[in-house]
Amino acid sequence: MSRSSTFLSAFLVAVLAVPAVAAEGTSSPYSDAIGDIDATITTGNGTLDIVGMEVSNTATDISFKLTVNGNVNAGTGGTDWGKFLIGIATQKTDGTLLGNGWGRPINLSYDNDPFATQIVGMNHWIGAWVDGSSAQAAVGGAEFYTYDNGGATWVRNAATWDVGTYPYPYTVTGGVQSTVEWAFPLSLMNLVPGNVIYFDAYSSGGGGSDSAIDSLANPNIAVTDWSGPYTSYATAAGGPGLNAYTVAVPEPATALAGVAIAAIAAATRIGRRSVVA
Ligand SMILES: [Ca+2]
Ligand SMILES: [Ca+2]
Repeated sequence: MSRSSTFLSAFLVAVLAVPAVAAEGTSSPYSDAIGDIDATITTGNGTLDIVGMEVSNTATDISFKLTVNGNVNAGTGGTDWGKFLIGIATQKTDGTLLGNGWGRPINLSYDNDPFATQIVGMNHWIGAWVDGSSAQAAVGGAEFYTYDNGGATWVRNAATWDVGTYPYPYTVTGGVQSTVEWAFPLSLMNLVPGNVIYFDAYSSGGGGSDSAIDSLANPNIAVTDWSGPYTSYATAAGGPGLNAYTVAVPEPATALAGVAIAAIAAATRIGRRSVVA
């Protein structure tokens, strides 16, 4: 074998050793494989197939924007029975390693210290649908839950069908690929810039016992039947995947204003010179 062909072989081995898609991520945007739903489970015309998610924050709010590979707008021939879910471990309070706000067979395991007596699991849950409408959503609806570790129960903090509790934006946009967007105050989860949250997003079906048919953090098939179960867990700990997001420090508004004022002043000086000339 020549030197060049040896090099080529080594190159190909190196390339082929890299997974085609590494869904687990630590910064936005987070991408998922397309087509990673078991062949025995319907994809809901692609609507259950997660494409990716963008997470961002301002000084006061955190936003999640999920993209799925199908049209969720039944009015334009789409499929709207899918459910879209987010499990979060903020590390602020002890969550649970088993279950979620909707009682689905979906778990999120984040243990921040394997030698600690306390185990930190999922402590927030967002459940959403894209059919019908709600008092606070033109399309679909959403609910936000917090785990009460003292009572070992999930508490629903807010729901789009309850005007009194849900003033937060929830937007469903159908298309060849559709987006589902949520935004919540950082204070709802006691988050401040610099905090790290662990999370995963899921698609699921209309049945109350339906599992995570697709997981954002896992580029492989999540479950082989509707009932699962499924557990999000970091690949470093031997799991199928778990994402992390660090709450960003927003650009100071005063600094941006200063830059704008300086730019205007510079432009004004240039203008004066041109007039004098
Ligand atoms: Ca997918
Ligand atoms: Ca996936």
